[in-house]
Amino acid sequence: GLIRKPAAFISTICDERGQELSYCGVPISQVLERQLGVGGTISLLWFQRELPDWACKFFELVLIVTADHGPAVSGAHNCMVTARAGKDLISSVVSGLLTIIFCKIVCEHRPPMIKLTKLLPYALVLDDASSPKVGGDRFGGALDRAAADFCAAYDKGQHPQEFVNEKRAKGELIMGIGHRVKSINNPDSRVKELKAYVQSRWPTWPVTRYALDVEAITTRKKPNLILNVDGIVAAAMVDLLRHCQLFTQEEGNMYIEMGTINALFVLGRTIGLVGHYLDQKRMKQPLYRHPWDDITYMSPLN
Ligand code: Q5B
Repeated sequence: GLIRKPAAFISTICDERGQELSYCGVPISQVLERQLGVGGTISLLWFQRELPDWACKFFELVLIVTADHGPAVSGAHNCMVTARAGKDLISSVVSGLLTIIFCKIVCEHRPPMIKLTKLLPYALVLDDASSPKVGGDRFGGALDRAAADFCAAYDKGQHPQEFVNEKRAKGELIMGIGHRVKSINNPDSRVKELKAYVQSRWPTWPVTRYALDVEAITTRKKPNLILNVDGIVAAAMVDLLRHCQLFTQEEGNMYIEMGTINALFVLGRTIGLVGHYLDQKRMKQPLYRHPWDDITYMSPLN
């Protein structure tokens, strides 16, 4: 008889073969007619189900508030430098995106540091290979780890103070906590908006509550150790996955492990990176070269 050749790929989210394209079984005309929007499209293509309106609107809110945070941010900066080197849109945007994800790889494969403090007193900042300051994803990209850490600590009933103490004892930074320029004295309006949305729309938000309790402790140490935009999105997403009643706990954990929460930041920030690329091209900005007077040149050999 006939032997059916096994398919090389299985795909469960999108079908373009019929008369009408469908996202996870929902024809595109219905996606439009029912005004599911970008949030509803994410819900179908990422989670294979129609999530409630409050969840879809949250995705859209995250995309709006993470779209950009100015030209000084490292991802935008790299994108602009690349655009000014004459590169195309994809190369420039990707160079910005890689800033989000690259940090971890750099830290994990960190080469041994040369003791530069012996040479110059102001090189102290480089002399901290074992310092807690250097581990982890410092720009964006902290969402998945923040989600996993907050939810593990909450699940084992760890008091927020114990969580902070444990991180400090291990020499680890708390992902989702801290900001270079935002602080309790200069609050991050993005976090404020997201927090208000979660508090008014979520059926319950225990992990977000937990993250806020952690913030109350860390800001007593330093005013900039706030729950940052990564942290609030991460905690809110854990509560969303756990309490929208459409995922088992195992499925929710799987989505966190797969990188879905970071994906929201990556998608949002891509909007801004495209903007920075277009901005530099529109103004025909020349090749960027960093000024010598802003670089400390030093060699360990002389
Ligand atoms: N300390 C964000 O640090 C930053 C601590 C901490 C415990 C912490 C840092 C951090 C975790 C990673 C994270 C997402 C690098 C940030 C983002 C998107 C963005 C970006 C934008 C956008 C800031 C001074 C003292 C030291 C440290 C202690 C610092 N963080 N302790 N847990 N998390 N956070 N990333 O100001 O005793 O003096 O030695 O890595 O969540 O990326 O807008 O720019 O939209 O684009 O450089 O918003 O917090 O402070 O490293 O000099 O530390 O605070 O141990 O203590 P800073 P440092 P000590 S949102």
